[in-house]
Amino acid sequence: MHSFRHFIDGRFVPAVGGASLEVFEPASGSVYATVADGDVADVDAAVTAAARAFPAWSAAPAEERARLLHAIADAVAARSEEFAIAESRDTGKPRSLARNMDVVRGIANCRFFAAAAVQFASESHVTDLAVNYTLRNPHGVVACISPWNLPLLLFTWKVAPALAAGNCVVAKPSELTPATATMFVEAAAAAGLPPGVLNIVHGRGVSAGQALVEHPGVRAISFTGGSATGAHIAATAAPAFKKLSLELGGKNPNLVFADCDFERTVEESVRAAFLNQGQICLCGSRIYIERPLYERFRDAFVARAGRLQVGDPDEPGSDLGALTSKGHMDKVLAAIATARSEGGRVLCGGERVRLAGRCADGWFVAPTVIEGLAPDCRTDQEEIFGPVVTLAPFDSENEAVTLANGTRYGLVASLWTRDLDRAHRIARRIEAGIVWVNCWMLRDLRTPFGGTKASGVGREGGLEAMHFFTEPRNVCIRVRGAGGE
Ligand code: TXE
Repeated sequence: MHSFRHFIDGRFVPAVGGASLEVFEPASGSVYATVADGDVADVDAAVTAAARAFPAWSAAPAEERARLLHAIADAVAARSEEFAIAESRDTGKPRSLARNMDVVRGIANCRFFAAAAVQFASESHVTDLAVNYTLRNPHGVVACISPWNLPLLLFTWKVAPALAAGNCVVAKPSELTPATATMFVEAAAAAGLPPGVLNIVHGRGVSAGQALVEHPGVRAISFTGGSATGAHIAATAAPAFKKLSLELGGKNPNLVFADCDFERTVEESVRAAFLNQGQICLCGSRIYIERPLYERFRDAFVARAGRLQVGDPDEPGSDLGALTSKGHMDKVLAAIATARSEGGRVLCGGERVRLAGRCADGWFVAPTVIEGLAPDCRTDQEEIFGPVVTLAPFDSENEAVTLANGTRYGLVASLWTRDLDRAHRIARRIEAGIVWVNCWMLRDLRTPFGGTKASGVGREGGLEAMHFFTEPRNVCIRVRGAGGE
């Protein structure tokens, strides 16, 4: 059986204490590998290696860091199908999705931040008396903690800008999905990344993750995961004044106006609800529809959702695969039971799907559409993070905005209308880090990415990421004679 080990100082090593965890294949519900279960000693070794590598890495010319990030992207691209197979086996997502989304974006993240490394510039501020310029120095050792829903995509989304800016990294991928991060560091080493620059410590959040957040040698932490974990990390890191970027959960509204492009809106709303089995923080899980369109939209949406194929992730025809863990499937099924107890009518799905053959014990849940719930019910307030979506009508633009803003989250929102004035008006009033108009998950990697309220603190992407991974220092030089002195 394969065993995923830590990667510290350029070498794959087991946990210092020898412990390991089982890794499951969600589609079959069976164990297919083990992963090192790290703790304080492993984290300390990784931080020490990263600190040792930092002087040379941070002093390397930006062109060299960019060259290496491109070389890593090339190495991943050369093995892209292997990465897609591993990502699909680890997460349960359809292999086609892993191939077309996760691996493509993993490579794109490396290339994007390779370019950022050489194009990064800082401000200067000039007055009659002085020239100020801003130095942007890397922090040193930074922690990148990533979740299980988009393992390669979110790992590279953090690691690539951290390296581009000249930091050394200790990363902790989710213990549920360790495969592609491990393959990535192997590819990075083969591409020539020096030992210690990028390290991985595997293991559970409460032990390896916690030790990493607490380690005094870690100056900045970039985390994507649940809001409760984010709050805990913030409470741990704040007293040590560590810089934090937290990308947390969402309960994203999707506002459908009667004047929308109907077919496209239905198609994209189904995609927004169920892509990756609904396990994307950006998924649109609360759909509010202007009342005159409600029934037509509901019927078309349910018909389309009902046609989605839940199946073996290896099969090209599968639209949805398995949920990533048994615990998560149970949480999603419990949320559906809560929706029923709150008076929700399940229009389609609502249950576990039992497939035949090798997937008989897999963790599959049918795309589920629910109506008839009040906006303040638990179903519409708590992140479910599965293939579950609710529908409700609204009567006015004001009501739509109130509903959209009526949760503790504020990550993204989509709105569907042909009225440009309305789109601008609503975009200004929505409490969210991203507002998509007539689209969903249309990403430009230069834009600020992140949320407000319980959806997090800080922004990733483009310049925001380069700023997060550097410390600004103002240098002020007096210019004698320039101000008439
Ligand atoms: O994630 P955790 P969980 C949401 C989703 C899901 C819920 C819980 O609603 O149902 O969060 O998921 C590491 N110190 N999202 O519990 O725990 C952990 O090992 C340091 C939204 O599985 O947040 C993993 O590497 N690290 C989300 C990472 O944090 C710790 C994606 C994320 O796991 C730690 C995933 C600690 N004390 C879940 N505890 C999104 N925003 O996309 C855990 N970890």
